[in-house]
Amino acid sequence: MTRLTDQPAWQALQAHAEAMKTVHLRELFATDAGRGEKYTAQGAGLFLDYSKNRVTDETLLLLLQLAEQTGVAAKKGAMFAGERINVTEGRSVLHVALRMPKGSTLMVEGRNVVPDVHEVLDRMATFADRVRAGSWLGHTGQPITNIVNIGIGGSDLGPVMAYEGLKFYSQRDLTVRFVSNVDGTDLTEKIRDLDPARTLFIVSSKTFTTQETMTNAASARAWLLASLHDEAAVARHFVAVSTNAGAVTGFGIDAANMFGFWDWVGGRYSMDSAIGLSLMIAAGPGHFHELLAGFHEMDEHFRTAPPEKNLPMLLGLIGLWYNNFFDAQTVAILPYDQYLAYFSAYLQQLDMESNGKHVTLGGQTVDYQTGPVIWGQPGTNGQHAFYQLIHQGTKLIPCDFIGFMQTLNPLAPHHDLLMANVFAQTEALAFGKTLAEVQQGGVSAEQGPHRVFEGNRPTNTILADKLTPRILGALIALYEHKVFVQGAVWDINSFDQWGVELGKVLASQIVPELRAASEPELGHDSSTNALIRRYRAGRRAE
Ligand code: G6Q
Repeated sequence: MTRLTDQPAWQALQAHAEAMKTVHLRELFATDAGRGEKYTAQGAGLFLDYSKNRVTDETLLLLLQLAEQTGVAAKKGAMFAGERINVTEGRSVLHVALRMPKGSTLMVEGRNVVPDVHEVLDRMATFADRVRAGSWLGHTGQPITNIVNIGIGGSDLGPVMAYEGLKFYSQRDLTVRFVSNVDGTDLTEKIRDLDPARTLFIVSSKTFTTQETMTNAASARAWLLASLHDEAAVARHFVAVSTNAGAVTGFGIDAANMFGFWDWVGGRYSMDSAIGLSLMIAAGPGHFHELLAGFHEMDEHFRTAPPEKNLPMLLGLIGLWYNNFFDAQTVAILPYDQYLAYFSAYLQQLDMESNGKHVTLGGQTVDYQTGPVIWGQPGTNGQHAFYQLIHQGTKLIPCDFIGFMQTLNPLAPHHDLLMANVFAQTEALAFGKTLAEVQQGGVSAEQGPHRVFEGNRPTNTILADKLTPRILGALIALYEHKVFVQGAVWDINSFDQWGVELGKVLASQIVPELRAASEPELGHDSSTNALIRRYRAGRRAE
């Protein structure tokens, strides 16, 4: 197989990038009056303006050729067909099956998985409706009013992001919290004001072995029993989301209160499976189904839209352009909507865990950059913090701005002010301010250079009418597939996470050394040995 860097389109892009490095967005806009209308695309209720990128028709053509030469379409087909594209774990990658409508078919090794998906969704809905209606009673006969999801990584970030994202639609008399960190402070602070008799814990863990989640679940159980004094209470106050039925029942959770999913759902791609149970309870089954419909609409767009109009393809390839040909190390995700406060953190895992890889599918070390660092915060807060570096620093940071035409909380004049900032920022980043323009404003020669904005900072602007469950689903799927496109070009496995597994193993080796009654024999390096001894000497007995 041809190495990526030997592909004709890659080589052509390298030469083209040299030429493009001296081209300013000012020129691109000046020479094409229609640019702002031309470089746009839409799908699944999302509108993308990618005109403020350092790209021309030639750039796009070459990027699309690169996608063709690296077989992105065939790889996409293999994913949608349920092939075992997660080669290091021997698994299919079928989060797209989680949002297929009832009645559709997706055969995986002779079995249609869609009815299985809907069987679980239906059970979740029945359960969620009971909790929401107050008819799921706790052990003492009181209705549940507090939901605490215990999970970490993929079993936490998706639900917490989407719960915040759809808070507007949630049942406000329910208190919903998310515990993830093994730091006892997390659980302690999240439950300190809750009444155990009215609290339901959802233990979300694909494996049901993750140290953090199991420790938090055990402590939550002890907290419940300290108040209700009856083991039988566990079955009324704990439900599980997992693929590991044995471990769930071992914990004392009734098998009837376990919501399953499948090994073909990766952790970071699982929020639309039963892992989303906390969200479904909060926002209601109807809104959850709308969210799934939005995901599916974007899946269909990704599957069928021509590459040059395909949103995930465009976002993926343009991102790759800066990552691989302009040495951009990071990407900022900047949603201008307070409800999307956790969106960047969610995408951080999705992207960095998926594409933070250094070997190809065939096991060769790559000789090109793979996944970027993803970060960001909702606007406008970031503008008063880190945007300075994006505007005038020495690093190229491509940004995605996300905004909505209508606000869910009309409070004049807030929304116009918010959106004015989106447009102003992307304009300033693209066009900057020259020394001549600065001096026209009467700034002294000495002060001038400090006020110059080079511009030529690339941005995408993504707009939708309103933050609905459907739009949120489309937005998440957009980024899932963007990550897919990049991983496909880079020829890496976007669906394993050996780095995460390493952490799980290492910590469990040190735990007994910290907890041993007598001084243990330590076989680490001298730094780790000394740190462990210092900790043992200095810790407060629990
Ligand atoms: C995601 C990762 C990882 C995982 C957590 C939790 O893709 O695999 O973030 O979700 O480690 O794992 P469990 O759900 O098995 O507890």
